Amino acid sequence: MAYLRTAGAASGILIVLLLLAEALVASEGFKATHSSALVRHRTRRQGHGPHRRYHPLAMQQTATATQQRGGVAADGEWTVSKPIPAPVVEDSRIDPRVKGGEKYLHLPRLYVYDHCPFCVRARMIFGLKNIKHDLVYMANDDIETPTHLIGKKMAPILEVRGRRPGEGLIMPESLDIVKYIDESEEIGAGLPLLKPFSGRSDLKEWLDSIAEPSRRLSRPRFAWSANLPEFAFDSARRTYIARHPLENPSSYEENYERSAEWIAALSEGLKKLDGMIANPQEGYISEGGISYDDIDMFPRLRNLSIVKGLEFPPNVKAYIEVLSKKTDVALYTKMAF
Ligand SMILES: N[C@@H](CCC(=O)N[C@@H](CS)C(=O)NCC(=O)O)C(=O)O
Repeated sequence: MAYLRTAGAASGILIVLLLLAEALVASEGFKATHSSALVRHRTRRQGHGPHRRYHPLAMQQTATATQQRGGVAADGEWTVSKPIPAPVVEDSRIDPRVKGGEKYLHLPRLYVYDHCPFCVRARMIFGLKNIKHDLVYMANDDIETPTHLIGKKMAPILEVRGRRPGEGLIMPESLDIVKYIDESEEIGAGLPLLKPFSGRSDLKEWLDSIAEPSRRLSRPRFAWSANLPEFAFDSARRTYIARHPLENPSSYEENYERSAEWIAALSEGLKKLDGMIANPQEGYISEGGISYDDIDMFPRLRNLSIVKGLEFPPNVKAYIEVLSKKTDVALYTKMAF
């Protein structure tokens, strides 16, 4: 009898614990849906539908693939199991569900790697125009997610989900994304902001001149950083190292150990750049205001901020700090090593 009573009490406690756990999971799910920086962890899916090709302004997907990703079904109804409540807009950023975008149920979503300069280009325009969005960090060895979206492993990818087929859009290519977001009336963030590329050859030549020391310094640091979400898994770090070989010396360890040499070369280059910035205090590099030149330059310099001991001369420092604030893309300075 005593044994039976104990068993009864134990199962009662178990049921209460299970109910509590379920409630916790439900509330966590709610929070994740509303987070503006959604870090998506890798999941292993059991097979998936045929790969979709990039098709601007059209959601080309099978119902199966859609259901797996919680998107729009062929009949235009959302396949998520629970209704999604209205968002809480905590800052002044524009929420396309509220302003001029009733047909969009979700925030625009940007799939990125944190260290990827092309992804930073795309992030910059969202920051500059104060457009609220979901940021999805893919693991560096996640082939399925980008392949599902655009047919290959590549970042960044923009996804704007519509209520019905034909209303959404999936777009690769950083400069296309920047242009679309800068000019889009549907996302609704005012007039275009960016001036065109200036065509300055000195900027291009400068970027070419620092490419090698930049690679040697930044790659080992990205791959070994504990803080970059795309490298949270060992397999992701190994994938990156395998796909980004260095030569003479080839090992990431040796390149890291010889940092002082590459820092010396890079510092010379940065001194030259210091005299090439039109307005460091306002954060633009070519006369006339912020332009595609800045969309190209800032991500490269931001990546160098992960190198401890690399001093940025005053104009370059002011330029990256101002642009970091304006674009809401943090520098790596505080986690440099
Ligand atoms: N032209 C593309 C280039 C994008 C690109 O090369 N992205 C890199 C990451 S920085 C990538 O996804 N590479 C494939 C890979 O990492 O496997 C763009 O501007 O968006």
